[in-house]
Amino acid sequence: MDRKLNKTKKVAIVGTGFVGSSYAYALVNQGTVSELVLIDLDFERADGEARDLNHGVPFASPMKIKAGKYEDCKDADLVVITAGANQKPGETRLDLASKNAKIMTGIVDQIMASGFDGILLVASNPVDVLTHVAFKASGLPKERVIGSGTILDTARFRYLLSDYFHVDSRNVHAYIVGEHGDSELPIWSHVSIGGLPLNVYGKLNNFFEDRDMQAIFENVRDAAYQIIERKGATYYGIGMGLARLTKALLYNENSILTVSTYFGGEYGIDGVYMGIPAVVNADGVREILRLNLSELEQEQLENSANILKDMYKNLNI
Ligand code: 6V0
Repeated sequence: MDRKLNKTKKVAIVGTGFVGSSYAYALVNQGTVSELVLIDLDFERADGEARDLNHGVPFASPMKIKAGKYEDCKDADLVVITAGANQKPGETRLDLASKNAKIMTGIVDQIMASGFDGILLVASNPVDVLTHVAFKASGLPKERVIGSGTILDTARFRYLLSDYFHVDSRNVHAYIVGEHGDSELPIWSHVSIGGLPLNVYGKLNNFFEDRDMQAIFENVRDAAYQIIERKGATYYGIGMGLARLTKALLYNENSILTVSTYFGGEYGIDGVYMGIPAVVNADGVREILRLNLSELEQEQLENSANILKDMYKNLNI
């Protein structure tokens, strides 16, 4: 079957908590899909979300929304996993990763048992490691198992740069790559505004300070902590990021987005899932973009890869 010719656009979401339901809400508003199935360990919760969202359909465009079971993944074009346990007091990041890896394996086994043969997209944290777990558990080709990676971090970076320079964020090209987490890095060497390199644009506008740029990156890296401190969780940004990615996948857009994908030698890195700009279309990840990194960026990317490899290796599953 050629996925590009599918008449319906069916998405199943596993995990209808804050992230899953915000993503569903974005999909409904944007009219991206024709069928949406919500799956959760807590069926009542998924059913409540489906009922609530259905009442918004008359304000959007026709689509079918229901709470469902794993069997419903069989003919889905895309299954998005946003299920996961949250960190408990005293629990390390690795404990949480191991716990979520077990949950992920259980979920992916059930998705695959339905006969699913589409694209799997993971947003649960730690997203890079869990996407790797999902890839192994699914047996799907690497191109079709994708993580949300640094899509949100990249959006935060573009937003903060656009705010600083007073330019529409859609005219800012900038990437955050590596782990979705503490070891992520900005690719300063490829930031451009309206096609002008950052230092050229900044100098022309005479209000550009290196230390401000560093502060912008720190705000990107620490954004989740800052939001969680204030409202307990982050979900609108990632919900919209997942909706953007869904559109690129289902409509065969060949868009360049910073997803978590499998490195097979690109940038001299092998055997790890990590965020990097990649061309995505109806077949999943078509190719990883090969940026000409500075020496420091290359070093930081390798460092991030090593951290993720260690975490994956030390998972207790
Ligand atoms: P939440 O609101 O607690 O929702 C989690 C949902 O998952 C709940 O409805 C649970 O019932 C459900 N669930 C748990 N276990 C299972 C299971 N085995 N099968 C099916 N459903 C299950 O969490 P929230 O929605 O806030 O976060 C979900 C995940 O997204 C977490 O891992 C977050 O860390 C992660 N995020 C990822 C981001 C990214 O950029 N990739 C950004 C924000 C959050």
